[in-house]
Amino acid sequence: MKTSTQSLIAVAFGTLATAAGAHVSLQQPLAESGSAYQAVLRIGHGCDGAVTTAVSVRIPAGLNAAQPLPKPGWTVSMKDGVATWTAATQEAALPDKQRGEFTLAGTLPPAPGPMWFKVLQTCGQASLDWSQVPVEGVSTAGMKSPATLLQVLSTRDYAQAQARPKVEGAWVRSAVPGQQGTGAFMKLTALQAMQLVGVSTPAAGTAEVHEMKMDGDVMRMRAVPKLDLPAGETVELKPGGYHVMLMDLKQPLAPGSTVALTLLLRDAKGVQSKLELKLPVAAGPAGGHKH
Ligand SMILES: [Cu+2]
Repeated sequence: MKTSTQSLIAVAFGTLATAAGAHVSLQQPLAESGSAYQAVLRIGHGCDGAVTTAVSVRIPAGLNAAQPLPKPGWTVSMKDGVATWTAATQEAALPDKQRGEFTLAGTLPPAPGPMWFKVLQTCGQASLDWSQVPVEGVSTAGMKSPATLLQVLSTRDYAQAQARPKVEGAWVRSAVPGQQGTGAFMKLTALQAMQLVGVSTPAAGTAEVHEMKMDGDVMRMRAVPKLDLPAGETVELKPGGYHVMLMDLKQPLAPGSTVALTLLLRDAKGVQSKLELKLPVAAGPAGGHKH
């Protein structure tokens, strides 16, 4: 059970990474099956520098009661399962490097699964057809003009995906016998804004989130009571920056062993949850330690 959820979240984040590199993305690439959903499609630039004059979206199968929402300065139409926004005037057209949002509202199907939004972006005579869909799976890596993916998740998977940040490259610096303290490092990316409000580990008497800062010309560290994890942003805990400080170590930490570490998180509503991790012990960051 746990494994399937973890892999689902990994898939979801893979999509986020792709979406950031693509040119049409969804404001919310994850949604709960059966719920009302507003697909806010974001267009980040024009067609090779040209202003965007129209945007058409094919209504995905399974998106019920789909309705394009009005956009000031643009006319909206629906025909043969395609919603189209057209700039009413040249002034209303979307400049090349300005982000525009086009919203399709509807109700998601009861069954979880991928839902693809195919978008035709028109810039006067030129156009870009964002419609490529993988034959299998949901990875659009390597595609020139991928369609935009919405992951429709079960209620449970959606709640879990929302509640926990993705953790990457986590490790604990090794400690020799007699050493009092060491640090733990990782990259955290939260889907929804949340805060890291505490850490605990059986390996140390005290564990805190620390920050390193220059004080004059001296580097000092201090405990921070909470660390903001903004939605969709990667916050890096690394040597010389934010880190988890482990003090009063209860035993030496040998490279190759693992340390259990629990992150205490608080969401925007104040609800706290725990994320339990097993961190590898190493002398340095992964990839930076080759002999
Ligand atoms: Cu510290």
